[in-house]
Amino acid sequence: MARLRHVLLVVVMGSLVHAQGDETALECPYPEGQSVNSEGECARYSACQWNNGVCHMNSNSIAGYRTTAAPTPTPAGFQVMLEKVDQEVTLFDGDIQQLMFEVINHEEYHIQIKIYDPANARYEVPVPLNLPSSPASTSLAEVVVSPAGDPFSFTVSRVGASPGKELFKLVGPLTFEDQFIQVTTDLPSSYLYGFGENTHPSFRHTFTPRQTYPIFAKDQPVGEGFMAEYGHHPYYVVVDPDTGNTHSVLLFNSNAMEYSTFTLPDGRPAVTLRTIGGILDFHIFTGPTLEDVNKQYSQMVGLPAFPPYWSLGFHLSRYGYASTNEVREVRERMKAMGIPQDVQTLDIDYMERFRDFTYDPVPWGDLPALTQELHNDNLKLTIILDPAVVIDWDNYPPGQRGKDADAFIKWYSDIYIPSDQDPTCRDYVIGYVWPDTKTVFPDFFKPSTKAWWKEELNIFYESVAYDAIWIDMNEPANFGTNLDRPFNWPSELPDWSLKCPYTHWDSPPYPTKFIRVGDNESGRLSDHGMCMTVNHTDGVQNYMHYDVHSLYGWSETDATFKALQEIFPGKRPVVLSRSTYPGSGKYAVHWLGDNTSAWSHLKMSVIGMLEFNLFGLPMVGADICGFFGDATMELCMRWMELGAFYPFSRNHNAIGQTEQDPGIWPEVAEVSRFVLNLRYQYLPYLYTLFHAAHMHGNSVVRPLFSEYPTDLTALDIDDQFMWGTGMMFAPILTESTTSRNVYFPQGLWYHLVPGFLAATGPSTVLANAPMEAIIIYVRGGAILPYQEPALTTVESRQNPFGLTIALDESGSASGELFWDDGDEEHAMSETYFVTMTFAANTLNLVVSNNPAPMTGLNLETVRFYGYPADPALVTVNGENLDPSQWAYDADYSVLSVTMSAPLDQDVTVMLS
Ligand SMILES: *[C@@H]1O[C@H](CO)[C@@H](O)[C@H](O)[C@H]1NC(C)=O
Ligand SMILES: *[C@@H]1O[C@H](CO)[C@@H](O)[C@H](O)[C@H]1NC(C)=O
Ligand SMILES: CC(=O)N[C@H]1CO[C@H](CO)[C@@H](O)[C@@H]1O
Repeated sequence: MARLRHVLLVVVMGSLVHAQGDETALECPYPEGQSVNSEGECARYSACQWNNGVCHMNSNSIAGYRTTAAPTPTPAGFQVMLEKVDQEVTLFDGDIQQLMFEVINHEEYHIQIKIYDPANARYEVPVPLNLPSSPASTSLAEVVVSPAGDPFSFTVSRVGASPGKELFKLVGPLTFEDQFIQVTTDLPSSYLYGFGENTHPSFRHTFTPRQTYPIFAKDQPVGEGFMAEYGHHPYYVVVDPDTGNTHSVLLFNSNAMEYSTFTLPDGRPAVTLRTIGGILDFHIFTGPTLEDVNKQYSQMVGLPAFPPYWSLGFHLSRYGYASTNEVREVRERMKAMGIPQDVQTLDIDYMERFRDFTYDPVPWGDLPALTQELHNDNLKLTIILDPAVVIDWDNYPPGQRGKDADAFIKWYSDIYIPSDQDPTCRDYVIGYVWPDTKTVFPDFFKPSTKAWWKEELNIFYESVAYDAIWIDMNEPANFGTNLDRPFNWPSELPDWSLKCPYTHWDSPPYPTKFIRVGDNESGRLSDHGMCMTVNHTDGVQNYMHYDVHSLYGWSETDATFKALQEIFPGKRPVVLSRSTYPGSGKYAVHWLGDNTSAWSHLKMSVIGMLEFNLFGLPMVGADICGFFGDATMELCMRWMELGAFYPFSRNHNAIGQTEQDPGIWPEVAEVSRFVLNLRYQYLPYLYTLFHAAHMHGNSVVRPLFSEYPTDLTALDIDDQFMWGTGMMFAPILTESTTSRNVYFPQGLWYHLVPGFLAATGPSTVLANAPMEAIIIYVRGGAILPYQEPALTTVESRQNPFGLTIALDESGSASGELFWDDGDEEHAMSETYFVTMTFAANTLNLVVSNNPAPMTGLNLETVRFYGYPADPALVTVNGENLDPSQWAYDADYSVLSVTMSAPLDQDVTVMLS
């Protein structure tokens, strides 16, 4: 298409002046960390300069690129050729001398900026994105590049809007070397969120002192500091508090990377992004609201999977169940205490010698019977699988079949095969994980591997009728890589471990901060994992582990989800994955990994949950009561109170820790019964939020500022959160605490229970939080659908519905309810949708789509919060109610009405 688009021609030839001194703020990256900062060290890098006692990047006109010509229009944007200013100036060598800078205008709200080597194709992330087939004709952002001959610089700005309109602006030189790429942008505000998966102490990032975090998938043990964890999400969100305008940026790259937040000399906040491979591929979304950004991003990486209704129930799990009988005991305890539960989860205990697709014949010999008992109780069973496959081929048919399918990861070249390679293992990489023999690792990119994995899932399903699969250890984790021996290596055997070669991939010139934080036993990129010098293939193209390491979990999730779609035809699969990448939300449920029973980890779980809702993985939660460590009764009580409102609500414990299932302490049992009943009651509301997430990419759990982006107090709050726009939670996150300050943004806020007005925002109120309760509020203006709770969702889904209607200042409220059969694929299911509005004393429910899924279910209670007076008359669908059918509590201003109105048709309730 030759037609040029207006906005993209705004390639203004103005000069892009940088504030004086910006460059002196750009850190020169030392592989060994800033502790070695010295004039002598600095002199090793011609791209760096020693000045005033610090080593910083040389100026753009020395260390960067220049534009070689004016931009050339393309059908979807424009291109500009760049060349290195000085071919010799370098950081780690391998400078790409000529680069293509390309702008692609996909949607009005979505601009892609690619910087790549036009002469030699480099690795690009193979995860599919949903990009429109034809570009947008208008754009809300414009890209301006420095004039021909000038040092290369560019800015991306919002069209029209001002101030704070610059979304991305290159500061200082761009570095683009074979194994080191660095770019710095200043930010329109310091309200920066996102990036992961990391251990973040706050949701909002800080800039002083400088903070650097690595991103690279890792089986990270609990520790201190700025650690990389299981997933890889180079994605951030910025809110401009002056206008409320929000934008987000994805750096679509999967190599080991790090990001650094700091301030420029004049105080502007900035971010440096560094990656050690691939290309620079930015996707910028203009919002302008946080929910817009969430939707825009999710639509590109893939809309979140729609969780079946049962998976929104409570999950109980632990590592360390000794037998089926122990699971039965715990289950009996849950029943005796009347605690709702929908899912029982089994960790690796059930396996025979920790081998996938087996169960231990002795303590777990009647696992099929246990499964049946759970199903009889309307519970579901989730089982864990690890990627590592034992090499005991003759005694392990699933492994032999995998070998027949040539399903495993291989060394890059025969020269890297260790001399002691087991001859039956071909050129496979061999490691050691939980099982008691060495293992190989499936290459989930490969079609024959996917087919084999599906077949094994199928065969195992014939003996154990599981309902969901939990894929753990998929960073992938390997024990003792590069060390003398794995921690669990049999003591009678001579030392052995997977040792990675010293290639330029396994020992890159800039290994990132990854090797300098957390449990970095071997100080190498392959720490706790796989070597970089190994190959994956999708059957057409080879990929090096160096490039696709962080996609391992994504590829396993894709393979597992699609396999389950075939095993459960027409149903929505549930796959719980530890490692994730942008796009994993299409398939995955995520838990925040191996935390510990500490108050600090209770607090951090709110941050992780908010972040994964930005990443397009709204079905998320942390291990309730903590994985490692022994939970105290008080911690577990508070954690059950919060965890009952994680989208993914699971109590999970490690082996050797004291029991922490909610039935074990009578006090915790009582609290758990109460909070889980509340959760189950409001599941129709949560389910409706998940439907919107699946259809449009909305988040489910939101920060307070989602609706109040110019509220500076709300922008800093990460110890409260929302479900959608209607419910706000203020958990207790510290020990021996029975009250807390709660921040209420603008509007009216009611106590969910029992319904009186709690506060008029904006205001901060000291709220009472007795041990046995989490404080939950409803926002004035919200209508929350609910259903009477029950011990499982199978039962609760049959119960009568109700509405909690919280009135705003004008006496109005609105909401919606989605309903379907609960577990069929969305496209196949008949779906029901009702919009609900209350205004001028009239409640209208208008049914759209298909009423069938609601047939037989009635609306039986409606509670109005903030209703000013006892009405004289209440009519439902034109019929007067008997006065005994409503009650007005004048102290609380709560009106409760009972009725029996079929929900498969429109309903009108009038108060007068
Ligand atoms: C690994 O990938 C490289 C690069 O594509 C290729 O040259 C090599 O033959 C591959 N090795 C194996 C064992 O497939
Ligand atoms: C590993 O990380 C710790 C901080 O957790 C650091 O003190 C140590 O120097 C690091 N080790 C290496 C090899 O970089
Ligand atoms: C390694 C580590 O600290 N992991 C996690 C444990 O706790 C929280 C949530 O409870 C996670 O978000 C942490 O990152």
